[in-house]
Amino acid sequence: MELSIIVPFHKGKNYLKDCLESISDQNIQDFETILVLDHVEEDVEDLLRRFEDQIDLKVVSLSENCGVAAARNAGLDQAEGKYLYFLDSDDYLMEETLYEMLHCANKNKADIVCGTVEKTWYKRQSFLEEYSNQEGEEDILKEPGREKSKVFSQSLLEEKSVLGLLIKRDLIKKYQIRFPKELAVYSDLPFCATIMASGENFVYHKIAVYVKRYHNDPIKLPSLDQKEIPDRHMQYVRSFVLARKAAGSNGEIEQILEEDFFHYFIQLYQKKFLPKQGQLLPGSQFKTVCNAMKQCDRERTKKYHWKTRKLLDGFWEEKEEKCIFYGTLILGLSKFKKSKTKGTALYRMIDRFFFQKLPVKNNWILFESYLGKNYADSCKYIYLYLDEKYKDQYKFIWVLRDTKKEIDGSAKKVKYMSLKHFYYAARSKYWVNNMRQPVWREKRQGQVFLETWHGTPLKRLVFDMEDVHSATATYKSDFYKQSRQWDYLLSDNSFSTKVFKSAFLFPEEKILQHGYPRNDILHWDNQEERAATLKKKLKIPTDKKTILYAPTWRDDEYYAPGQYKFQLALDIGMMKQALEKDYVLLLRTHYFIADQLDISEYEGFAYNVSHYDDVSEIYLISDVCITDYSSVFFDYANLKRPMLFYTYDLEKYRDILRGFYIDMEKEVPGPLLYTTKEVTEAILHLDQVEEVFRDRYEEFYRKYCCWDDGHASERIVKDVFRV
Ligand code: C2G
Repeated sequence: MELSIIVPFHKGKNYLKDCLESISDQNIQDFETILVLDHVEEDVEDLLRRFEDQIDLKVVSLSENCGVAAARNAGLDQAEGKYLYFLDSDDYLMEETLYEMLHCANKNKADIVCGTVEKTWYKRQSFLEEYSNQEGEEDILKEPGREKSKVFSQSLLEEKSVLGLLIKRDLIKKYQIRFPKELAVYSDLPFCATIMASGENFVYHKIAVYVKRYHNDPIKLPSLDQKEIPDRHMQYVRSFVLARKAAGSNGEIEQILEEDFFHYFIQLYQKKFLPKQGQLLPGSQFKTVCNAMKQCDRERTKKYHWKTRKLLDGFWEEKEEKCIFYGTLILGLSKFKKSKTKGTALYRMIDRFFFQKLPVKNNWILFESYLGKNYADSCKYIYLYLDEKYKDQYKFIWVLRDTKKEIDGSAKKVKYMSLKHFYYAARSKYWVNNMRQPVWREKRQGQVFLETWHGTPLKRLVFDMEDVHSATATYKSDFYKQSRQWDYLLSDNSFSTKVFKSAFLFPEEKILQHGYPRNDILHWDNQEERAATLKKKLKIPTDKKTILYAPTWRDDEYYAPGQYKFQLALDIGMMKQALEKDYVLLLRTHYFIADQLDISEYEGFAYNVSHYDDVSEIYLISDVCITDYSSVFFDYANLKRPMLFYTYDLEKYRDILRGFYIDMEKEVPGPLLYTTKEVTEAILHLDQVEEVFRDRYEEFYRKYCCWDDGHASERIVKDVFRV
């Protein structure tokens, strides 16, 4: 047997599936896979059965949760291969990884071959697609090299991990090497230090890729790095002491380990601001770190900047306050340096040390919608209600990117992310927001957050998503942190309530089930008057009917977080030709879209209404609405006007990018259309469309719109502001 792969598994069946598939797709066969089930509570039998005939699988079951070190040891006890390879059950391999590793090992008579570790947030299928499109082939095809120091630094410093290494089993047998099972984390370090010190022949082989998958859900499925481990730092110290001992007289390994040790604690003390008299490590723990530090060669600290050296001196002198002082100084200076270019960092400091100390004003309410981009959505209608009824009792503040923007009522306008914004955010008792607040913003005691959210969900959200394809990979953990600060969350229907409970892990008792304030306007009886005023304002002809096209954004098409691309997939020329006699077309891009529409050639037929803040008002002037996967359709249905769904990329959007909560093909109140021709035809025969979808529309309305009656703002204001 050429090779044994050892795969410890505790939790995460979907991850394991990808891992086993990648093993079964290897282009060599002479190897065994030892899967160690470390007290597994999920039912994985069906999954394992699927692979029974495809791979040589040995399953070892541990009845107690022993941890990764013990599980790997159990695998080592069973291994029969000439070489060993560790693969974690949440990671996977490329098709040629094992062939490359083995071929290289045999050719070079290597004790250890070290491959590349690629990191990704994505499951295998998405990763492979992305990887195959990558450039830089020449570099990747680099010949294997006897680069001992590269192997040392990758396994002991960069990765601190055994992953990506092919190890000769004789080495393990000869020295009886095992993972220290008393360590829940960092058990790889002593293991790696031991094999590095014992081996002689090291080869670095870049083309053999191990794919390490980050966990995007640190709440429901945290990786070891993300888990809360109370004595994590002490475990690192123990791991370091063991590794250093294992290094013996090998100076190169010793140096790497000691520098890593310095780095670990330098980082720890400059990660966040601590109170002046505070403590980061309880007394005995700090002493343990000092003792380990004193075993290191102090000469090595000379290469650091003086402030960092002073921080490290704190350990030699056993003075934690010194570590804290210099850690804070380094952090503060680096933030200040950044603030010269970013501004907000400086404001954050002023906020932290000054504004946050001023008392909270009980009658101040801060409104923000779409990150300050629009004066719109439910925040606007809650504000209008409050301004009409309780103007004398409250001070209203609107956060806007453009403070020249005209808004109704008595509110004070402040610029988004200006010093004033920080000031009012720190002092206002109430925040009314339709999106998430910045992840770094802490809610003060006594403040109340009303999260209105911005739509009934069709697309899967947060914890109901498997992979996250949008620009921010830390979406799930950020979301969790942010949503824990919300005191109220609005829901437009019982379906949304159910989704918010699972997708946001949000408690039902904090969900206000009153309908959406933004839809109040769709039930007021002055609609015609409002529509006429708006048409006049936007210079839209009144003698023709209007078609609104309001698509959503695509998660994978972006320039940067919050700045998405948009390519118009409707052939406006074709629509113009067929429809201009009776219709005009209103185009509205999503608020995330950074691209500007150029529709100058279709003047008189197509109008860009993307810059008008409030889409609810635009619904009033639209006789028919074309959308796609946008929550627009849940709101527009309040008007009971015809709707068409231009779902030209349905499969990709539904199956790869997001996944849906409802079956569009069965539930939405209009036809799914795939070409401009189909869209045009449907508009020419709207009567027929309405006829076909009449019952479905009724059912849809009952399910999603029945709480909206024109009085949602009133009910919410009563609950939140208790007036
Ligand atoms: N919107 C708009 N114009 C568009 C698309 C959307 O004004 N072309 C507004 C609508 O009010 C819509 C809201 O932005 O309800 C949210 O947009 P979605 O397309 O639904 O997408 P997203 O911002 O991802 O929110 O639970 C809801 C989801 O989170 C969706």
